[in-house]
Amino acid sequence: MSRLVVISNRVADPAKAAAGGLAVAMGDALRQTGGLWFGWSGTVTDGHAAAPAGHVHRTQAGKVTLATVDLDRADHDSYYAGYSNGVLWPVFHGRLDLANFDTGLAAGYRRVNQLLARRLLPLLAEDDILWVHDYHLIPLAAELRALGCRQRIGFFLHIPLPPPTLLAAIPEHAWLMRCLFAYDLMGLQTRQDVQHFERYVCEEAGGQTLGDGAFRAHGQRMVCRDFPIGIDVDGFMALAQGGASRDMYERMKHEYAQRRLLLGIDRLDYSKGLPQRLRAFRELLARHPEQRRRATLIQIGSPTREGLDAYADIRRELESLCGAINGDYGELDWMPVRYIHQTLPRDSIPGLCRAAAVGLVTPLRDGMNLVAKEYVAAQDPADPGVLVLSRFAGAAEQLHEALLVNPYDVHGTAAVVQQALHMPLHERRQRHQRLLQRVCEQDVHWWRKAFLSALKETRPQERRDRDWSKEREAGFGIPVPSMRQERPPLGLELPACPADALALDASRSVVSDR
Ligand code: GDG
Repeated sequence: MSRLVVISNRVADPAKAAAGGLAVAMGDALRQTGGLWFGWSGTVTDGHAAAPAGHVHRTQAGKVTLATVDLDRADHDSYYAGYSNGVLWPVFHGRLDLANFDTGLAAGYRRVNQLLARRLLPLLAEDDILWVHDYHLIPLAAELRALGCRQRIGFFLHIPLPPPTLLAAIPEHAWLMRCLFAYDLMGLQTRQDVQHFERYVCEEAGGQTLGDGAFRAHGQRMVCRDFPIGIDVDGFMALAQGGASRDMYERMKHEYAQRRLLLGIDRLDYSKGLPQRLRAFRELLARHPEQRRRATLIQIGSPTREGLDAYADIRRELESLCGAINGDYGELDWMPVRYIHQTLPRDSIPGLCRAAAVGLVTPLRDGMNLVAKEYVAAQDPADPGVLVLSRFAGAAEQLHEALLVNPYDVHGTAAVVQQALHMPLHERRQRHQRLLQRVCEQDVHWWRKAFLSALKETRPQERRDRDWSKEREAGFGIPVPSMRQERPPLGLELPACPADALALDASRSVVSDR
């Protein structure tokens, strides 16, 4: 059986119980075959570290080898905060206004991907299967191929893939999308994401669809399909039976015995639609006075990417909104909003979800949103709460029986929350039963198996037979000219970059459908 090699920005010890869905899914797969999990160590070296940047640390966790690489400050800043979270994350979530298109950042992003490729290559065996995760690592396969890597490589994008008009706002879009063709299989969260990819390939990249999810462009064939990620339902339900979860449930039920609890659990990210959610809640209290002293919103906003301005801004905006709502509607013995800027222990989350009459999952844009699925899995089937879900979350493609809302429409969302609070028991049960069925059928284990069996079915023979040195000479993966000025990654030279390859990329960086 082939060994699985998982590559992601961060690496988690699969044996640790606190790990989230991705860690569970990957840990599961890696434990079966034995495997390698490779990525950034989480350490930024400052020149005085014990190991130099680029050093590979290896630890063994049962049958799984964890191999991680430290990054130096400049590389980390441009790769992680700069390009991944300052350009790709906002653009892929439709927030062009928040993207920083400083040209130097793309070079750092590429440099780190090259470094990771160089460090990974010597660790690979001939029949390994590689699974690369998320937007931090789009060019990794291209860099690996340029070094001679012939193994099957799959890529899963956890965030949405935007339509071509938005993608084309990224100055390096042609390079990024071309890099994707070095993968054998790309998995996206939704059918809509796949449609966006198809349009990009046909309208921007001069490529074509070959049927059955296959695409051809830049002389390469690859497969792109939707694989909606799920949660570890069994693990989550086991957590729900645990002491911490039960305690949380009892405490909340007692504390809010006379009230109706609404719940939001999100990373404090601008994509999650938190200010709009707060405004919808204020609208509910304004329009429906019977909800005052009754409906209480608990909003968990767990800290994330705090060094970035956009994240400091969203925090300030949220704090000010919560203060205003509590000031306007609160009473001595009732606060309408309880906002907590902390990360809750994972084992208390199912109990909190179960105690809430309404789960508010209203992102402005989201790849999938696992909280929606966790909320469903946590409910008491005999007396379930109601899921209010944004139509712009990937989960909306599967969870039809949730009450779908447009989170930008504050009045409309408030009306739907009111509907949720008044939904009769038989309707709540009916909706929940169908939702739970879907969450269980397409759980994280289903997702992992579906992706890996599709990857094994790809036909990489032509890729294996291909002379990649020619690709390299032709500038495979060579980005826009401005990136040539950057220093090479840690003792490595950038491959030569012929002028015609650059001309090709420049000619493609045109928005054709607007
Ligand atoms: C990306 C994509 C896609 C949240 N607060 C706390 C906490 N959480 C947990 C939730 C859930 C996870 O974090 C969040 O998952 P989401 O899917 O909602 O969102 P992202 O973090 O943005 O994830 C997303 C996902 O990747 C998977 O592909 O669905 O679209 O953006 O599990 O429960 N966990 C703890 N304390 C908290 O305060 N312990």
